[in-house]
Amino acid sequence: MSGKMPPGQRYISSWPVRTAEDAPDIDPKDWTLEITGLIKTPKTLNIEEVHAMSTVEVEGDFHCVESWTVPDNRWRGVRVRDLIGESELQQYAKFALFHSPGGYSSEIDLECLMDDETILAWERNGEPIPFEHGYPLRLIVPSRYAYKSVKWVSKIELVDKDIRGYWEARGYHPVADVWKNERYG
Ligand SMILES: Nc1nc2c(c(=O)[nH]1)N[C@H]1C(S)=C(S)[C@@H](COP(=O)(O)O)O[C@H]1N2
Ligand SMILES: [Mo]
Repeated sequence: MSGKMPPGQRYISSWPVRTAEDAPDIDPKDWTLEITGLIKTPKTLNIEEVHAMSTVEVEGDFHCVESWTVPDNRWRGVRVRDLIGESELQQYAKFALFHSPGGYSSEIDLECLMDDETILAWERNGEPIPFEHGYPLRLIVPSRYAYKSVKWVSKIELVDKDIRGYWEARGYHPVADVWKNERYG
């Protein structure tokens, strides 16, 4: 546990599954990640290429906007900044949308995208993340409510304005900073 809790949250001992769409019917071995939109060299990586990149560990509580918090998470994955490359961003890129194959999406601003702690993860506490929790690639953004942490990321799209993701379009806050209690937008 981090020792500090954002307003309105409480710890739980389980790790619930929250999935709004159909889970993807793709073998994780055949996974690809497309990086597209306002970047200089759009590209598609296969999962081995992503999993072979140099990784970092990010520790943090996992805060769902429904007020439950999963403590004690040590995530391992690749920094989104390293994956995209800051110099690849085009001038008008202001937000990134993360998509799953089933149609779930969520957006973050560029500053958050380039943050040290914004990673695409595939391990938690030394174990592969279970499929229902987003293996082989899930976003982790510890300072934002968990609806930003898109599971099964298959596409990152750089865009010039805030295009609302799945929950953001349904009334949740587009920034979702847990320390500012940004739940509804
Ligand atoms: N693809 C996808 N990612 C998603 C969601 C979803 O419905 N689909 N739900 C979000 C929400 S609201 C939460 S609380 C967390 C839950 O992650 P978990 O199922 O691993 O606990 O995933 C987020 N990422
Ligand atoms: Mo959530």
